Amino acid sequence: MVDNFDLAAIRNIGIMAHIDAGKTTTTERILFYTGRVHRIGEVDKGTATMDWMSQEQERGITITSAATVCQWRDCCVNIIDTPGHVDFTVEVERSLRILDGAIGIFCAVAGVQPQSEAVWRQANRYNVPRIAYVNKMDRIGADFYRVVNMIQSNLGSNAIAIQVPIGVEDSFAGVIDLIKLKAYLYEDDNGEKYLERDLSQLELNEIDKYRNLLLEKLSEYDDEILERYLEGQEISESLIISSLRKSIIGNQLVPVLCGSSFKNKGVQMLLDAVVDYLPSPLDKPPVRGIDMETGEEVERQADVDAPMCALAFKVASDPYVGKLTYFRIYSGRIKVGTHLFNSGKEKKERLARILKMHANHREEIDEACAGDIVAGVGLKNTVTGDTLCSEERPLLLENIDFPEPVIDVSIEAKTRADQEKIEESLRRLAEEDPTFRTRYDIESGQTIISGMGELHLEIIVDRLLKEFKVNANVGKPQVSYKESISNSSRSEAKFERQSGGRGQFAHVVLEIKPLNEGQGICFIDKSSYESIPKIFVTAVEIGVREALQAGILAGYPVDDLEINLIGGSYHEVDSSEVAFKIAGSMAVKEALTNAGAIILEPIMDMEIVCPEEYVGDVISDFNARRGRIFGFEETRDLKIIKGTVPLAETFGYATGLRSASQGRASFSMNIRDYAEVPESRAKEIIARRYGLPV
Ligand SMILES: Nc1nc2c(ncn2[C@@H]2O[C@H](COP(=O)(O)OP(=O)(O)OP(=O)(O)O)[C@@H](O)[C@H]2O)c(=O)[nH]1
Ligand SMILES: [Mg+2]
Repeated sequence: MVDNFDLAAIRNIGIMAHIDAGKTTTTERILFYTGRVHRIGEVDKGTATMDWMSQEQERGITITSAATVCQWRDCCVNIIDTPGHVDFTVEVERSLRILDGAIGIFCAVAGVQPQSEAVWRQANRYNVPRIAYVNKMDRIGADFYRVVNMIQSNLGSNAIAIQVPIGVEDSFAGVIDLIKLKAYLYEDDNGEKYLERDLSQLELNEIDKYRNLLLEKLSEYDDEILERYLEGQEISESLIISSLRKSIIGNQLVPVLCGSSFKNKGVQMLLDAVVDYLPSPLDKPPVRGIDMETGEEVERQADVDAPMCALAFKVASDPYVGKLTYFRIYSGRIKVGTHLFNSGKEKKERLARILKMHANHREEIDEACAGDIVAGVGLKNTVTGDTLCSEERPLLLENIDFPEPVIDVSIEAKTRADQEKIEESLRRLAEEDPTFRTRYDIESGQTIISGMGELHLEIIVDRLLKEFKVNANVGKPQVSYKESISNSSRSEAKFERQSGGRGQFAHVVLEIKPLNEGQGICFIDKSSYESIPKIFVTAVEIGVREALQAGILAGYPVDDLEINLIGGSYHEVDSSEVAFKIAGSMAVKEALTNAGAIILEPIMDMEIVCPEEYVGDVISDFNARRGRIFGFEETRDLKIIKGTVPLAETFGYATGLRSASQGRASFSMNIRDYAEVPESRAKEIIARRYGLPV
């Protein structure tokens, strides 16, 4: 194994793409060629090492990101294979947050698909240097050059081919390396043997254009190459590689490679590119955090001798070792049996074991250091997004942002014992998944679970029934609506009780006003100390926020409004925090009734890919679902319809679209924003909520 302390020899990379682009298939080949496994795992046969969950194997898709580590040339490569389905986008988000580089995979036929755009934007946000890999070159309709153009135009990336394919579709046989000027031809089915040969004159002529494009692009960032290129001098392989490495790590260029992972072609060159062009921890800017002692922003270099700091990015429960906390170490080192400090929670955590993960297999190690991605056992209080550091030099790294869930499913226990089991199981599932929430609805006596989409909740319910063996009735998916207000209003509430001894008194005056979508709840205290002492102001805020958890129309959480506490009064003896909490809650409920309460629904951006002959039917169905179309695009014989549609109208759409197009149309969607539901719908939602006839 590579010396763990040689940071320059570490690559921490993620694999990201639209669903089905071939991320797991590619990762499986990487495991095989690096000698990590001795037989190639196949997604389609349910034998992929990385897709180890039974729900993944049954469906042939990735649900949870899996980490593994392998060795290529002199480098230790930590890889995270992420899911492409939009319901699991949090898995991509948290991986990109802690990775140093990524491979973006594209289907050679479909090119840049909606979810590849989404993950590309996520990677832009985290400034993650990338390699693009055009997979499925063996498929009918594969077109490498078209995909390179799409990466440039649709993703706005400075993409440049560093390979070109030899043959295409059935005759795809290997690649020409535009830097080495060599051809690589695959000779056996497993792709273990390939022939390296010089290019013929004909091939040299054919690729001249692409080699020049590459050199011209590099000349924009490298004066030495510019000079040599203009003067027609030879440009060495090592100069091109080092220059490319600089531009890629600086996020100026994205190199594009190609292959067919399924047919075992091109993956070794992709691994070479990972080593040659993606950053080591030393190439990354130092991580930033808040020094807990001074409150100032500080930097930590990737240095094994610096004070330790790490970010927990994933929590998973393992049947054999219990709770596993995955974290990325940015500086310093850790040893088994020592304590780590959770700076956000100000708690010491004992690190009972350190594991290197290979999908669901684990290798026990004694220590780990800056640049490593490991899982710890024994950390009781740490959740996703927490910072772990040395207690002497506490630091708080930026947390990870997660989207709000948009879909609810009700769960009703069959017996009282089941109810307890459900609560415990859901608590564990929620601990693993920051986009999954649960609440108990007093009115219906049901537990409501909320998630990112139908598939997300289907998987959770499946795990609940199979893994946690819970007996429960499961409802149909419903939209997680939100409530808000359309006008400003003012209200006054007095809470007074006189019962023999000490009484209760609190008096609160509030104003509320609508905020823009996404701005959340903002509580501002504009009262004077003479009217309400600060300790009671906090109680008012707690009461207000609690009341806003269930809106006055249909009991959905209220969002996007500003609450101004403008006055009130208190009594020296009779006032208490409880009284002010109640008065705050009463006042805000009163204000909501006067402020034109509304129900908001999630609106999705949708992209439907559809053969020409079904376009008419698909559009009329889309319109009937309150969809709005705002654009069409065309690729070969396929039309792409782009528009928006309320989430409530998309349930069962996958099945509907499949049967309407004989399985040939597909769609993908992403949450766009929230909008007010039409009045007639609002009435239905309210009626359903109170069990009235719709
Ligand atoms: N023809 C062809 N099929 C491929 C290739 N790579 C992957 N596939 C197939 O594409 C399908 C999806 O492959 P996966 O590797 O599961 O894709 P993924 O990107 O991991 O998908 P998710 O994790 O669900 O987002 C499987 O049926 C693969 O066999 C390829 O190079 N050529
Ligand atoms: Mg996968």
